[in-house]
Amino acid sequence: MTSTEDFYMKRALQIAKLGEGKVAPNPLVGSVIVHPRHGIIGEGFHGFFGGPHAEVNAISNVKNQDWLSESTIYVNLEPCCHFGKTPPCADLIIDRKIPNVVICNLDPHPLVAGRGIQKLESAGVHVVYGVLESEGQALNKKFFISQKKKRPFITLKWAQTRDGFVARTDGSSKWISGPQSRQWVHKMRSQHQAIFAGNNTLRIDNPELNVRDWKGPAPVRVVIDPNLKLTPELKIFSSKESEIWIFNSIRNETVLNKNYLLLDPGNDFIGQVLKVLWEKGIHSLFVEGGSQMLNHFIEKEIWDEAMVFTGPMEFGSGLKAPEIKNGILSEVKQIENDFLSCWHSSANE
Ligand code: AOF
Ligand code: ZN
Repeated sequence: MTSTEDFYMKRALQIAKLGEGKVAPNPLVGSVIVHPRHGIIGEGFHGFFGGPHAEVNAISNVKNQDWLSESTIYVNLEPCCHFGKTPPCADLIIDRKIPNVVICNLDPHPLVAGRGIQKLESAGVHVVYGVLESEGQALNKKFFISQKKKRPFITLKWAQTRDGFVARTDGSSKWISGPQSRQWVHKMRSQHQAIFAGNNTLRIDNPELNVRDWKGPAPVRVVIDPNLKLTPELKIFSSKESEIWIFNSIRNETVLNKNYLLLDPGNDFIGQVLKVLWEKGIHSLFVEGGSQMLNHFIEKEIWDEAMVFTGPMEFGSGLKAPEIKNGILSEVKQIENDFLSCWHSSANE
């Protein structure tokens, strides 16, 4: 049997999801206000980046504001106590005299991290936290893991044949996985703030790296091109609907949708790119290959999830697929004739 606290927190987590695709790099947050006699009197969620927080929306949705002083507010993230783009939620809760707060996860934000709870408690508010903690962590895994690691949450993705190759000996790799798997890939792209691919992949596969087969946000496309050698005819440059960040050693300027960013020559390029992405608020990254790039992330243990599509055909020889190290297989799904293996890094356990 679920407790009352679990019941209402489940609802908060459910409505938090309504912000999916709109709030990154902020977390998904939902809030439910419950009165002992009238039940749920208000609900709200964080709906867009820079917009009002869940608690603010839930509180303003309560018709009879006098009931707040007898109610409990459920929220899946510790109420903030800092002035960000919006004023502190803890102050609003105190101001409206809400006597009870139930929280799922603590906010790792360096200006909050327990101080939201402290502020509420010192004002006499009764606080409970840790309700459905692991569900909340799973919902906001990109937020929690990126905050902890101070780099984007990284998902690796590739498609391999049944006998473990990502390309034929001539480099070609078209159609390893079927159309529905490709739709899944577009959905996954839209769930990340940026997509990254190595130059061999850009030259040989010539991908657009945009979201065509799914409705959702168009992530920033990231490439590393130290001497600006990638030719303008590549599809990634001709599709204009999302930004391209071109890390290079020559130019530092923005031209239409192209953002040229300078790299320090001779230094770990990928490390530099991850640092800049983090600092510019890109907190999730989808890495689409090729195998050299993917192997780099695996070797250095800078990845959080890996989505591996295995198609039905065999190449017999060719370019070997990367091999996961220190990963835990969490799920295998069948998608038409393909299998999708979902891995997560054991470092995040
Ligand atoms: C809350 N309730 O609904 C959310 C919170 O720039 P701001 O002002 O939007 O602040 C963003 C930070 O606030 C975000 O990184 C996270 O720490 C917290 N998010 N806090 O009390 C909410 N979305
Ligand atoms: Zn807040």
